[in-house]
Amino acid sequence: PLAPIGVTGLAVMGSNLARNFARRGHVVAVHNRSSAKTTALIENHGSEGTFVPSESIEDFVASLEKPRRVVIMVKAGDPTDAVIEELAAVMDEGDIIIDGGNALYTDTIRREADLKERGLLFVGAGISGGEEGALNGPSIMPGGPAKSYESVGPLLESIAAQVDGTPCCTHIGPDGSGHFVKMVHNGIEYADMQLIGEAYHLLRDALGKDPDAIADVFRTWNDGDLESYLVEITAEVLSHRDAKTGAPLVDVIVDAAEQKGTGRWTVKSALDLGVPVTGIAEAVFARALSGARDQRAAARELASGTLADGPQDVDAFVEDIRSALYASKVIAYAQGFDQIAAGSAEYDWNLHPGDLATIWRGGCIIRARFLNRIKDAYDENPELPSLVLAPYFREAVENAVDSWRRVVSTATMLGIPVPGFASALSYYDGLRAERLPAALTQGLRDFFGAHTYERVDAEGKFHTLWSEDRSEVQA
Ligand code: NBP
Repeated sequence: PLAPIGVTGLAVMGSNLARNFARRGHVVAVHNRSSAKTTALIENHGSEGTFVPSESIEDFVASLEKPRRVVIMVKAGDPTDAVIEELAAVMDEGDIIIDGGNALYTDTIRREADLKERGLLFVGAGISGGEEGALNGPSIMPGGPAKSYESVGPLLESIAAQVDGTPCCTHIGPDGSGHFVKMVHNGIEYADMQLIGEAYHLLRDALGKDPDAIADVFRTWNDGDLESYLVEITAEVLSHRDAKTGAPLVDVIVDAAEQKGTGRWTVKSALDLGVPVTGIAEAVFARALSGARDQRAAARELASGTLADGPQDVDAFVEDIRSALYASKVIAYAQGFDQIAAGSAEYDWNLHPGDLATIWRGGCIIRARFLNRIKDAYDENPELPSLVLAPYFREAVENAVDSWRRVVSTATMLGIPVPGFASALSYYDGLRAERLPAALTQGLRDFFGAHTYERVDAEGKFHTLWSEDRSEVQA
């Protein structure tokens, strides 16, 4: 039979996606540059459904019903362009190429425009959930022409995670929008993990708890507002023992975090858009600091200061840390959604933040109970100026703010780095400030560069003649 969908690129993600399609009853055409992966897929999992393997790209395309729909799951960057070229050469007008890799959204914009000229439809689909999600139901963020979604949407929705009967897949918007929101999703994932790491660090070094005890704390937290995949697996990782030494695995792992780049992309884009995503940026920088192993080795003897003043009441401080984690997480998400709004405005995408919260509830790494609240917040007010101002989140953060200050100040006194908690609190204080020192910044800019300023009591731009008689002129 001709297949309604094909997958090319059968490494871990592609083969799991292909199996997911097959298990949902779709005939799925499969192809990989080198045939070994195709053979292995059929040998190991051929019985899970109907696979149509091909060795050549021509046979692969010929095994698909029209319009042909092909998901590319290869390494992002040049390999994706190479595969697109091969497919485009043998495809016909109206056929659809879906890039499920982690493409940079500006590449997706370029590819979509190029293929459109050649009569092909291109869908840039962000797929989250790692290999487990790919197999059992990921969160899928497809961007591209609405016409292409009509054709591929039902297939993608059928393999996506489902929450309360709603698939974690929806048409995001035009061209690069799917990969853009997937990028911000990954940035939020960085921030989430950094905040969890800081909570762990405090439980360990401010309260002296061991990894097993900390795992129990996270398990308890996972029963409340913090319920999420990342908090759940934090408990799993912390309670896991190394088979070789019997020590907690977390004590055997080198404390230098790596990154594949999507967090960095998010921050670069945020800088261009002028959106303060401090939570994501601090997370990216904290990974970079952890990885500066030579510098850290050389700096280990730097003085810590002597203001150490640990918390007296352990249980109360655990609760403070929980509150600080939650409030900081609200800020990180608020900033991420600000970036999505800014990207939407910049590229004219007309994105719906509530839809994103909906499709991130399942399948993806940041899935969390919390996302229901975000969906509710945007359902109630699609024009929310900031997520922090939604009634539910406002109350949560205001209730947490004393704890948050105790955690940040205690960490500071003890010399425990909390860039995520501290910058989130500073952002909150900056956001709610009556007056910011930006007025002074403007004065300085006017002094040295005649950059002008606005007045609180008059329209227009003004300049003080600093090097003359210091009178003010309208610019
Ligand atoms: P990889 O990113 O490791 O890519 C390996 C695949 O790319 C193989 O099938 C390989 O074919 C193929 N490939 C390469 Br490399 N260069 C090629 C070329 N020039 N022409 C044709 N094929 C080429 O695989 P992955 O980890 O399964 O990830 C696939 C995509 O999904 C990536 O974009 C990744 O960023 C994204 N993603 C991954 C995850 C995850 O958790 N791993 C999650 C979400 C998204 P070969 O077998 O012949 O070498």
